[in-house]
Amino acid sequence: MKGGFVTLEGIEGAGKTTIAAALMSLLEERGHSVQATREPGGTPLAEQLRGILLTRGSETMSPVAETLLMFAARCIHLENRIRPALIRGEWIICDRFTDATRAYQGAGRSVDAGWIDQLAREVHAGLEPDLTLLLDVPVMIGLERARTRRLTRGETVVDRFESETIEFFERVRDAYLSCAAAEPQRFVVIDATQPLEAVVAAAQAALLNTLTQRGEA
Ligand code: Z5A
Repeated sequence: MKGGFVTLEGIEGAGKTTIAAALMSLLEERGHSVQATREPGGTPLAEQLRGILLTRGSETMSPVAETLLMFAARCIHLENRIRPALIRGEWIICDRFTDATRAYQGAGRSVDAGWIDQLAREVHAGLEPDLTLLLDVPVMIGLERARTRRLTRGETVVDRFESETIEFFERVRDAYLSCAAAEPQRFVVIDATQPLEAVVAAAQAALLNTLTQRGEA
């Protein structure tokens, strides 16, 4: 595929949404077509699954059901949006992808890691991100940022993930760092406790490095 695929990962409040906009600007300035998207979601049908996944309802959702729905949304997103865009030569900046399933469902909810990798092979064989930026923050900082943002926006409803324990998010953060250590050629870990301008600069430098390696800077 001709296009480029960049994913952003990290716990809640790490700054992924903010950094996605900065990466989009850098690519557009260099004449690339680029789309920002997110998971779960990114297409009308996958956004419906996002609603199911995030809404706290009266029925229980087992970790296995949650994992299958994450991959169902991903499959729809890939078929309808990501793969067609990459084939056209566009860039995709995606807020979360399969590493989030490894971290949240795998480490957070103790879903079997081998089964997650098997689903990943089924759903996106031959397609891995060209670059994954892990915005790393201590859990308390990420959660406090997310809480402040919710208060600023006047949001009162907490979703199924936001209501998780500190220990859950500690497992998620540790799993992300392990994923990054296992694939240093794909991941760049950024200290997201830095002032926003420094995080933006580090993220743009990592993307420029990928563009340079591809001869597209
Ligand atoms: N999930 C899953 O379990 N499995 C999967 O496979 C996938 C997802 C794909 C999606 O929620 C949930 O789905 C997610 C995991 C699960 N749940 N959690 N937790 P979401 O998309 O609604 O939420 P999120 O992905 O966690 O995003 P977020 O809360 O919006 O965080 P963010 O995008 O990383 O942060 P932000 O909005 O850019 O920044 C948060 C605030 O901090 C904002 O006010 C910023 O101005 C501020 N900020 C950002 N950076 C800085 C710095 N450097 N300094 C100071 N302030 C900053």
